[in-house]
Amino acid sequence: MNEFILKVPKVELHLHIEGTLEPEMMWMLGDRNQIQLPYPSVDAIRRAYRFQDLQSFLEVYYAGMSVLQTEQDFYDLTWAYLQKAQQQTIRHVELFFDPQAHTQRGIPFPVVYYGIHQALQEAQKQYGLSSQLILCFLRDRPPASALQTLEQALPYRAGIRAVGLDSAERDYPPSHFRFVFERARREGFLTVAHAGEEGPPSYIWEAIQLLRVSRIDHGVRCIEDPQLLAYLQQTQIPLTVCPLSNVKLRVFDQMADHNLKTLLDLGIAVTINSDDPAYFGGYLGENLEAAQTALHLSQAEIVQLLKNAIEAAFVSAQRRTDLL
Ligand code: ES4
Ligand code: ZN
Repeated sequence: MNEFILKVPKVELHLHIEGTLEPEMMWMLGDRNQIQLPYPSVDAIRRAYRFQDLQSFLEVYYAGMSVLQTEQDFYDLTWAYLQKAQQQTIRHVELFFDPQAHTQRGIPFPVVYYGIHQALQEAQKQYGLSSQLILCFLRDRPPASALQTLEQALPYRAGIRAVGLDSAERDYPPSHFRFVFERARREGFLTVAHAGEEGPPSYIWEAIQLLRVSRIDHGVRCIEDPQLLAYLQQTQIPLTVCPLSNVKLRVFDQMADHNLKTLLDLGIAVTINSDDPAYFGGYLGENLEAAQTALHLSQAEIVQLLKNAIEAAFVSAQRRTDLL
């Protein structure tokens, strides 16, 4: 990897911790927990990572996480990611986790939460790597299930900064979750939402106006709505864009077609992130490098993207200054 991209201090704002499950760890945990995987080998797992769209990815993603059973498993998963982050000079990370994907398999909420939380504490201690946790609701599950999940999270609110919305986007508009997000905001959580990845610009408007989000996750389809572009430029609501994800899930045919440089040139607060790095072919450094190469980004543009992420992070004014 290009030395500048590898060494420059970085912030990651869009990372699903379950999406950091590398085939080797899936295999190891499957063995440890006696979970039958639908793959005969580690290589076969890797070969299954070719996707047509978001839905075809989500099927593999939810099947893979069945190996995550104990608090130790969640700790090991998170710790492996944090070591990777440390190797890539990531100084602050905001991680999504999908509690419903685990509680619906019978794994208790605190098992998931503590495993992740303890690893985050250890990285703060050992590496000075700061973090925030974002609880994501699955939008293809009923809002009542999201509300129940929010209530399960309340005892742990000190360790959870925000709530988000992820999973299958088409036909699951943010408006369905208005009341859940209102409750979350009353309880003191910030809000974010995946919107405008596969879904239309109207979902980005709903996330802003009904869910009162601080950031939009993906948001790349904003390009289709000139009024929305103007609004994002004026308000500087950040977009957490994930270039390798967008190419793997065919939001764009190839990296050269990605619109992130166009959005950056329009003065929109674009950030670069990795989404599900074990599935999409790279962590934050690889995402920055792939975007830089295909879109001919200058060093100044890379620096702008990194500064945008620091500005968009859920950190104190003091920590923001330290990250700059
Ligand atoms: C996701 Cl790429 C993506 N989009 C929506 N939901 C997700 N959950 C994990 N990865
Ligand atoms: Zn995502």
